[in-house]
Amino acid sequence: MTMKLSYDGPFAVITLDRPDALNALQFQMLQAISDAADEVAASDARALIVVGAGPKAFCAGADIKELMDRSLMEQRQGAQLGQRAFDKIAKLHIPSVAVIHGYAFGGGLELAMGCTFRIATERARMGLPEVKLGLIPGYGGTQRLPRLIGEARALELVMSGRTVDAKEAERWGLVNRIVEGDDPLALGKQFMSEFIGYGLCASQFAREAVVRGLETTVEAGLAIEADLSTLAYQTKDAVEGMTAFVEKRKPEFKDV
Ligand code: DAK
Repeated sequence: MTMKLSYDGPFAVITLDRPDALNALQFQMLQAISDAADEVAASDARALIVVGAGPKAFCAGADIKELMDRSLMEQRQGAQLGQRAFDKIAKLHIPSVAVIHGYAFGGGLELAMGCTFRIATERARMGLPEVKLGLIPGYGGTQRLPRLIGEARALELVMSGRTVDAKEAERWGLVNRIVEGDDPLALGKQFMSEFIGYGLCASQFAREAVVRGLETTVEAGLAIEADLSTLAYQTKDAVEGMTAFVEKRKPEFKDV
């Protein structure tokens, strides 16, 4: 298997496991990621961590050799498969992080952008080099990158195919944080531990308000916020959270 799904305490872990080819994504890996996202959605995991095997790469993109000699319809279906797989990760009810410890190019960066967060080590190098192959991104990059870093910078990266290092990626908001260490899973666990102590209701509503709000006007976004924050007040977790504060104790959230 070139992709592994495992569980480690509260964490689900997707490992791209093709280090000899820098974890380049074959179509069967995209299908496996899509299936893994379904399995994670039905699991008790509180967060998803996505890592690449081997010391060199998170993922060097779509498998270029496999992309060749395919019909127009096959290419379209391939793009839709990748988009669907990464979109499932983006829409999971739990937060996710991609730990970029080396190269993240093309489809690899698109997978990382499907995650809620990205963290990178100093050695990370990222880009959407499709233009150098006579292609354009096909797994969500043209849509997610401008939403993350703005139109001008996204166009710069997509149209030049240029590689950015970890510092520039952090400055541009492409990665949340630069982290130190050489064990991607440990780095991912450490980062995600900030997010898993809360109830899923509040955590999901908060994310939904931000993500849905970005797709619409401020006025409509404020209406979404009013509705979701009102909904959050109705949960037992909200009663527990506020009661625990008043009673000066740690809350026990139950996702209800
Ligand atoms: N595909 C296949 N094999 C790859 C690969 C890739 N993307 N990247 C690396 N490899 C393989 C190399 O061929 C090599 O294998 P062997 O020759 O040893 O058998 C092995 O991994 C190690 O790579 P290198 O020897 O090149 O390692 P270096 O350290 O020298 O260089 C590198 C690392 C990451 C700079 C270099 O490997 C590189 O430039 N890789 C390609 C990066 C890239 O261009 N990625 C693809 C971006 S395009 C679609 C539309 C668009 C797309 C997909 C679908 N549809 C409409 C369906 C676009 C997708 C993309 O991701």
